[in-house]
Amino acid sequence: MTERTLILVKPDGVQRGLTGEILRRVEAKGYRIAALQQLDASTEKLAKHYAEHEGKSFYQPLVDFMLSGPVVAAVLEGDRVIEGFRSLAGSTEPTTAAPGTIRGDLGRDWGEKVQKNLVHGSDSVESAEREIDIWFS
Ligand code: DAT
Ligand code: MG
Repeated sequence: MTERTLILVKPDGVQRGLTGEILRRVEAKGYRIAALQQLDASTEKLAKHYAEHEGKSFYQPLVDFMLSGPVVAAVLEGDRVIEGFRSLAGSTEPTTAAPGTIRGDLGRDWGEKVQKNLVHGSDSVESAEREIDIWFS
């Protein structure tokens, strides 16, 4: 079966009007958008989604940021799409993310406690299945 991943356009991306540009890159790469919705996150969803980061210094700023406006959630399909989307997204810190990537081309540091880096992408098959359940239940 073709691999699936969960991606989010975070509130900074939606607010800056970059949803279309981000999804354009996904489609241009050749991945299929299997599901798509804009919604407001909730503390319940975010507690599950970011459970691995609980207790870290950026956890509460991250949750507050994710609650600051709507997100766009999508399920992408394609062979090796988990790895492929994370390659399109670039590394976590937008300041040093490679040019050519979403975070490298469109993101920057805004001097806040959380890095606002435009997108989330699942990092493993197990995370993808768990996160698809959270955002498309
Ligand atoms: P990624 O989104 O690249 O998988 P992650 O899962 O380690 O990164 O972290 C989740 C988000 O938390 C990340 O997209 C931005 C924020 N973040 C991570 N590390 C951070 C740090 N050291 N300082 C501020 N924000 C951070
Ligand atoms: Mg992560």
